[in-house]
Amino acid sequence: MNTAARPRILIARAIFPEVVEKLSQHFEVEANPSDELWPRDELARRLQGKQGVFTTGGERIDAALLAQCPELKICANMAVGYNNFDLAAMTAAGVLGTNAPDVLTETTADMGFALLMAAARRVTESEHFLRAGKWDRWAYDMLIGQDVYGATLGILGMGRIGRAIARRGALGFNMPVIYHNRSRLPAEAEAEVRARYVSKDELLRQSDHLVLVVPYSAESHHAIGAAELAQMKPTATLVNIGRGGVVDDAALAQALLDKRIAAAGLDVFEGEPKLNPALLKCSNVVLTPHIGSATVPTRMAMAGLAADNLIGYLTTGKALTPLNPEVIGQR
Ligand code: 8YV
Repeated sequence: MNTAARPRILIARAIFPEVVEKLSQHFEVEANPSDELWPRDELARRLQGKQGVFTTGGERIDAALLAQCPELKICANMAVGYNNFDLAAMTAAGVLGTNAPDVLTETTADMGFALLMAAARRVTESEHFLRAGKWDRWAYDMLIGQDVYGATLGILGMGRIGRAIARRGALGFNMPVIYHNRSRLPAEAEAEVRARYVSKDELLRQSDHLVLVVPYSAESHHAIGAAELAQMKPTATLVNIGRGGVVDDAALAQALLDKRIAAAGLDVFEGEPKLNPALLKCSNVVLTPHIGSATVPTRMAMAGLAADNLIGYLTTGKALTPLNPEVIGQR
């Protein structure tokens, strides 16, 4: 094969060597095996002469960057969320964006449930207590928590992951499920996951456990703040596996310290990987570093899908999961 004619791509972060190898069969690849975090100008410099970029959710793709990279045709995100893309700017520049939906749905729902159970049953708090040598007797109220089985499960954001959580709650834990979403699901979809549509206020007031699975946008910014937390039951747990910024983390830390709600489980944070130091002071919060999709098969599938989007688009003009399909065929 004439290698000079092959498209050139950049892989912005370290990924599975097998995936780099697969991409190398189709493209001239510049990879990042040492996983450097390139500043924006460095990313733009490395994108010169590249037709595609493999992104992982942390690289901001906006008008200013695109203006510097006229040859770029596709940004393939190894993430279902794509708030790192300014999709309107990409569409205006004729650049395709793709994400990685479906392949992480069940894995991320599992993580939501893990956090829910760990928060409600005070699992990490119990372990810290034990490791600190504080367990010297039984006590009727030692690390006493809240029930999960049969409790009311609330879900804010009823997309694919929300529905997978609803199924776990309804079928596995006999939980009445209530949800709120921008748009109500069709009746059959509600019946399938045994979920009842309620207003946001009702969701806040009635949920024993509230799981947030909303993407971040101007509209969802601080969807849960002090006023919303004040409406929740004092025994409630709050789980965020959606995106940082959907919750006002400062308000949540205060509510946890004041025991306004019983507990929280958080996998995503405002300004991550930094997090609000007040959260670290709360014993009643389970904290994980954005690992919702972090299983070997799922991360492999996400990387494989991003790679297939690059290969499909740059070799045949077709992508599997396009976000702005209107640009296809424009260039
Ligand atoms: C990613 C995620 O691991 O897919 C998403 O939207 O939040 C996670 O699965 C993260 O975005 C980094 O790619």
